Amino acid sequence: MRQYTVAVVGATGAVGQTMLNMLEERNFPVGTLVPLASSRSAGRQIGFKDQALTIQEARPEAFDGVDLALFSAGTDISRRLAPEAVKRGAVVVDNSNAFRMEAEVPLVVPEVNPEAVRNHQGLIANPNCSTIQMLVALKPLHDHAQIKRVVVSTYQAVSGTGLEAIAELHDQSQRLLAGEKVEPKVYPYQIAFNVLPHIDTFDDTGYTLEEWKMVRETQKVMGPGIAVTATTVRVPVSYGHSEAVNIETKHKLSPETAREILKSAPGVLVFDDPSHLKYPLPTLAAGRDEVFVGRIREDFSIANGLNLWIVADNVRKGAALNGVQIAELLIQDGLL
Ligand code: NAP
Ligand code: 12T
Repeated sequence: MRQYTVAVVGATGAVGQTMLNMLEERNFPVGTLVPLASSRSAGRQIGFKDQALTIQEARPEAFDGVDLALFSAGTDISRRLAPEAVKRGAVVVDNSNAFRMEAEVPLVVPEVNPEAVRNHQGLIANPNCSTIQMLVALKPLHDHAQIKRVVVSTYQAVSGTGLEAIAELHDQSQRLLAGEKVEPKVYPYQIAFNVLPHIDTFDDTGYTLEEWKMVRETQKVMGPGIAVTATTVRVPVSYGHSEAVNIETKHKLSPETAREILKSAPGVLVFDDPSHLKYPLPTLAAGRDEVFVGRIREDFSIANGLNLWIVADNVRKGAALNGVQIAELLIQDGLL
């Protein structure tokens, strides 16, 4: 089997480290791994399989000879370097918000719209973490009953923001329990023992960019006919985003039918038995690949409504795993 030269941009970060784990765990055909990060990390060693590799600074020349570049170092780095990587012949799978809504860039969740990779022009985008897990669960229901409208509220883990935010939550928790004062750094307010209705930046509509990502990305991946409204919220959880999702469908969809459909849906694990206190939790989903779905119940306030509770590991399925699955799809389709 052919082996590929794979660059991971942001290899020292929360997503990048997990990308290395995913490539290793899934036996991705890596011939040479090129770990890239900022100049701060250049020269440091990083482990991959049984090797210790030297991190290089992410610069245009670092992509010479690279077949596949997995980017997760933020929107600015992607804007600057992804075109350089493509120019040098690499196929880029980008985890940032830089290119998701560009018409010529496929936005792909392998369980949902794998066919979209076929039209790629060197760059494929990974949707936002909150969108990915919601769509893995909603696509099979949409295929069956046609979703007209989605109302979603998220409960997002701090790992979505990166390693510094995880450290901030843990540090603040310890200090507050010890009776000390805390100074927020990563978030505008204390995140420990708190809930912030604010993810990414606000715009003049009063919504946040994270909320708009859920609206626009859902419509790009599943079709423009779906109305979506979102409230995205940060909670003091390390790993695992949770979502309370309400859907209105064109055709009647009972909770029993929804459960049956989701039981055979790729990437979904139905975990729904309230009588035995079985419902999805971030502590259950963390470290797992599946999207957990539970609390499936009728919305009695409208004719065709359903409520669901959807939880997944935001760093795995929400970012690193989805990116590696896109790369696997490229190989499978002879596009890499
Ligand atoms: P993180 O833990 O803060 O890691 C940031 C990474 O970016 C580190 O490897 C860092 O390298 C690198 N970096 C920073 N500045 C750089 C520069 N000037 N040149 C090259 N590399 C640089 O953050 P994370 O959680 O891994 O997230 C990284 C990015 O992934 C996010 O900004 C976002 O775009 C994307 N992301 C997407 C999703 C999604 O929804 N699909 C979810 C999470 C994250 P150093 O260690 O050298 O500083
Ligand atoms: N601000 O990839 O803070 O657009 O949780 C993902 C996660 C942006 C993104 C977060 C963010 C993205 C977060």
